[in-house]
Amino acid sequence: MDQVKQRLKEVGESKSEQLKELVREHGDKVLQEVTIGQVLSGMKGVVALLTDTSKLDPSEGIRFRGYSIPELRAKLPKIREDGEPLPEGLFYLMLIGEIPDKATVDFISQEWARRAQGIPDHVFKVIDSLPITAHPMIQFNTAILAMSTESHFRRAYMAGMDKKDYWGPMYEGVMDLISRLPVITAYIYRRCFHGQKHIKPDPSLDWAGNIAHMMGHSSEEAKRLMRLYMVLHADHEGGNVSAHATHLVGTALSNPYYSFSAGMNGLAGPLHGMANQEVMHWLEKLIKEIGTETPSVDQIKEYAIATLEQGRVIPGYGHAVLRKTDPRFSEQLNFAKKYIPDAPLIQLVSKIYEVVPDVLASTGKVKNPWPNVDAISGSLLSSYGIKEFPIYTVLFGVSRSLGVLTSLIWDRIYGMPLERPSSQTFDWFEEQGKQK
Ligand code: AMX
Repeated sequence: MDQVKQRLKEVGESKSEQLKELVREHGDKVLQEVTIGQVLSGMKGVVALLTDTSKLDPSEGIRFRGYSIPELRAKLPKIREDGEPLPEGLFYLMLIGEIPDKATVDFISQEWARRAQGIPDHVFKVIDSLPITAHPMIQFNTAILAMSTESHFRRAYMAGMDKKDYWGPMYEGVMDLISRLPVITAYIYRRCFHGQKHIKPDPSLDWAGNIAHMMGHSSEEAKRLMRLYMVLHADHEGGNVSAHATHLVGTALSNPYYSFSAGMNGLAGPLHGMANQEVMHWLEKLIKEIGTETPSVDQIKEYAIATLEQGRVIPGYGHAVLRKTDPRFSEQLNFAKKYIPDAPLIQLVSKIYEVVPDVLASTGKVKNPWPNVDAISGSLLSSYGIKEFPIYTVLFGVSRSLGVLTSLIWDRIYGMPLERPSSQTFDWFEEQGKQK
């Protein structure tokens, strides 16, 4: 058993006992009242999930195991003191609940580099059988499913496994899957946009640095950006579509590949992870219609109002939980201001930030008029030379694997049962509405 798994075993055993005791002692306790409005508007605010990896505060933003993003940037191990934290460290924090030392992070980097070599050939053949015009998210998710032939969990389950041991093969599958996503991503990227000229992983590099390297953006600057990107998109508590879908499918004891694939299908929607690509199309159209990369504040305002009048959303703005500017947006903007202050797209994003919140607030219905993570991430990637928008949601997915898959292991440690809420008919809801 590797050192990370060993520590997880120690931490997990006592936690799963605590959970059983909590349910035994306090299972009858009422948590909250739920209104018809909540159920019929996406269950917002309904507490229905247990997720330890991160928690989202409406005004403060995300905290991973209690740590804010600025705290993580200070505390998690880095390659260089003035660089970005390594996502391997965030994975360990979300998994174990402790900040790792540099040696542990190096161990995970090496372990993932080793496991990344095990992708079976048929996965690349399956990708190759799709047209290169197929959206990268289609190729990504197809590859994830194709990799499930290697599922440790499925094999162990078929062989007959005790419930209390589920977490072990789940851990092995998650480690394999996370290690392989960068290779798959770069393969799809080079296939679609760089004439199949594939680049081999460099086992001496860290996980995120390797993504940039295999994509063909091997400058130190691009690697630094990739580390930031992979940390910022890693988790957003349990109720967002990709996390919730991964968790739900996992409760049927589906293997990690099936479960993660479900989450990635959700991430591919334009109101969730695909918003980063949508933002770029919105910006491109703005530049084309107004006829300049440096539009005035009034021109942006007019364009934003026209988007709303067409019955469309302004991508990159709004959030189901957040009620302030997303700190993941602010972190990226600060990064851009530090390293590439003159990049035209970043200047445009900053100007849009001055205008769009007021436009959205004036509708009187948008609960959060502030930018989310997607309002800037594509412009940042593009400014570093990664200009192919369709790969952006795939990169989001690679990062998101860190959070949703550590949660999936914890679901099995906790022994989470099949999830099966009740549904009711329209007539039933109408009847409830009439009752005093
Ligand atoms: N532009 C236009 N209208 C918006 C809007 C936006 N950016 N954000 C919210 N609204 C509208 C909603 O469509 C809804 O309209 P309706 O009453 O006519 O149906 C109304 O405002 C109330 O919505 P809400 O309660 O404020 O938001 P929500 O919780 O229902 O949805 C979200 C949240 C993110 C889907 C929404 O803000 C949105 O569509 N934003 C644009 C897409 C986007 O950036 N998504 C990425 C989110 C982050 C992520 O997951 N990566």
